[in-house]
Amino acid sequence: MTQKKLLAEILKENIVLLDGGTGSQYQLRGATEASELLNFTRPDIVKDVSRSYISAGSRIFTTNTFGCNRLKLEGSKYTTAETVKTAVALALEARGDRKDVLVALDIGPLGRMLQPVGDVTFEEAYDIFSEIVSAGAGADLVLCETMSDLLEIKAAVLAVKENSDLPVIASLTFEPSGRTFTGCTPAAAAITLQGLGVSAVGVNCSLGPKDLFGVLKEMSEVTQLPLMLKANAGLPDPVTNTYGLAPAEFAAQCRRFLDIGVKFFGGCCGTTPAHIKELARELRDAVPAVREVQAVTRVCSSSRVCDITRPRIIGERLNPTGKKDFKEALKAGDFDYIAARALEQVRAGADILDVNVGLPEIDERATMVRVVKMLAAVTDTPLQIDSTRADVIEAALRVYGGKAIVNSVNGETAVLERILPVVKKYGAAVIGLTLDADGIPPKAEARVAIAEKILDKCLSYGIPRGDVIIDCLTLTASAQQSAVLETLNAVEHITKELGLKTVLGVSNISFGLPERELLNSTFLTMALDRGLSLAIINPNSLAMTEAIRAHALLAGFDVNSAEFIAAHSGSKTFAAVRPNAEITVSEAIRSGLKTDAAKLTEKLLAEGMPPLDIVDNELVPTLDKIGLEYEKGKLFLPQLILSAETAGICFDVIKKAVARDGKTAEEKGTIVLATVRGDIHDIGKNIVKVLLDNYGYRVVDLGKDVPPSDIAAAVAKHDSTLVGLSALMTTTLPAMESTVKLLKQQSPHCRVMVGGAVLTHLYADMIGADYYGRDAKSAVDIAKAHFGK
Ligand code: THG
Repeated sequence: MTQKKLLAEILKENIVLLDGGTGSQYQLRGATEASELLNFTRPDIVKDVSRSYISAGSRIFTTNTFGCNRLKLEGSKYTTAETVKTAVALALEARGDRKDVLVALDIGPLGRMLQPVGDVTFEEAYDIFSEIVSAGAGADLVLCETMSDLLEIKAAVLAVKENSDLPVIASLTFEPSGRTFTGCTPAAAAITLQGLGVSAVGVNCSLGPKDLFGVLKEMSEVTQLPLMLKANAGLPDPVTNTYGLAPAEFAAQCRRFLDIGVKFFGGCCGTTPAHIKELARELRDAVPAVREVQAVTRVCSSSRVCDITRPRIIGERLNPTGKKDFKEALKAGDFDYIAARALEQVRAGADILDVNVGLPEIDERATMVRVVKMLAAVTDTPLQIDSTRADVIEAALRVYGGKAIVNSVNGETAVLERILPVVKKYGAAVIGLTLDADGIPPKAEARVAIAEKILDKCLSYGIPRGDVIIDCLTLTASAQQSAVLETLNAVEHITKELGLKTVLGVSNISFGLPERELLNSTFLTMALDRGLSLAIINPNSLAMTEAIRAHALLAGFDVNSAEFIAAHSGSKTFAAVRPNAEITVSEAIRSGLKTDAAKLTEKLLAEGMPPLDIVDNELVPTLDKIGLEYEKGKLFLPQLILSAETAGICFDVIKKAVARDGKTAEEKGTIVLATVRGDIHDIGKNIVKVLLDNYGYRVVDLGKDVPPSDIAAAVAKHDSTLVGLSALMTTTLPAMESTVKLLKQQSPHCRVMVGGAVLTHLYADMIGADYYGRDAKSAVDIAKAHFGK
């Protein structure tokens, strides 16, 4: 049997076991080097660990390539390709004649963050993953795991799809909050990855099995894909850094996941062949529940899902048509203007934002990519990509960490054949217009016929029915009065008979007539009554959003009228959108509007506000408030960083102004930062640097893998009284301890804060550190307390 057929066979089985942790297994067998190096230095150990998992019952086991990528192997003796090829060869040898076992090429995270949090671009990430995939020939499938950024795993999945024909299992790692480190929700991950054509989704690492139930349950409610659980053996013991969950207890906790239809089971940190053996025993003859996932149309950003189970608002204002200011902003590359128009609409109630940047004078594709990236950073509202060009649509869908809608394709065969493959490849939803080469049919029946043609074409490309949205097209009442009812008849027919979602751009109805808002909102209400699912409107128009809100109450979507009452009791400010000129510095920082924030700071300075007052009364309190919301899990790392960067720009403006006056800007204090020797993981440290920088501290960043003596020397040179040390791996904690010791000897006045994924407060105390930084925000709190400002 070919391996491909075998995989299909294995997928038909009820339960499929993967392997467990490998790092500690290597160490147990005497390994002292980084895992990736063992492929060359101790192939015997690598194979032995694989075999021990195969004997324990793993039907799929991973190659020893988790950390194999160009970024992590920088400075190593071996290239990524060499390492991956060697590891795959070892896995094939370890499998031997156990032909019922599959080899999964293991792809872990890059170890550096993608933009906007970090500096790695999407295409760089894609290239790095592609290199791994190309070298991984011989494996039977790919496991992308431990990712926390949906865009990063998307880059990895696309790299697999475009450089091999291997199936992919995509797995993310979640925080106790139930979201990933970057704020991605389980549902958004499952929806987006399903669209990208993965074979299974799931969760690995993170926590023990029982704490991951909510994560997989949320995934199970939005996808029919097989699910995977590869949990840690509980939480690490803070003192010994070992994982406590014994095999039997681990397996018992995994059993509950059968109820939500989980099929793939394995283990991550702290699990051993004994855990897999126990899983095999516990799950022998088990049958996962058959899930009934409702066929709901859903789109999402990486952190917010919009399910189209009731009428939703698509904001139409990101569009140069008929708008001089928007055109100017596009031409000038004024992305803050565009961000402000986006946020205005979100505040006013937009559920989805249509994005159109088509102007003959500009590079539409490059602009679209920049705008999509910018929007994804400033808002969690899902996007709708509006362009007629397939290359523009593809470029936008590629860099979007979510599931977008493509607006729009018409019923012409050539157009469908150009755009639909792109829609399918990236798993987007699509709006089909009921028009073709002969124009818009006057009668509803003919429009329905075009809708059917579009649906058939979509289905033939593998686009699911639920992702096909039909626009029955609003004609102008002044010119074609009878067409109004034809449009509405078509909406009703397509909703009821074809069971498809429908959309209308509403405002065209009133063209050339007085009292346009009245006509628009009345037409909207009529369409909603016929079953309209999505309305493309100007959400800043109160008449329109109120029509939707009132309809939601009367049609029973707004249960107990709660939303209506909340919106209409007290003030009406919920919809009163102030023009952007009036926003405050604080609001600009919160929304990440960098140019606005800088301009507003300059304005305050020009009005005579003392620079320090701006810092103390505007910048710092705003950052503190945002920090607090971050701690409460109300907003997430990318937003925190964006706001911090925006505040940093305000600090710069102030520093420059002060310098102009002949004074020197106040330095709040100098902090030396380093990732300790032996540790090349510096994500955490880099995030801390961004925040400290932008809170106005001077940061001396020594980088990663820094020897204790270099850190001590830098502290002495810069006369710094605060040092931040970071370490991600358990194996480098001793280096942290010796660094603290040396610092205490050489610079007794210096205080040391430590942080990193495996560190705990207790351990920080044990090694003699002065402060423990739980996360980047707490590093700022420590700096404030330490410097007293
Ligand atoms: N269906 C689908 N997509 C669409 C439409 C549709 N996209 C474009 C349009 N129709 C909906 N979007 C807009 C965007 C901008 C404006 C109106 C609709 C707009 N109007 C100007 C204003 O309000 O100031 C006036 C312009 C004018 O009247 O010339 O800016 O039907 N799928």
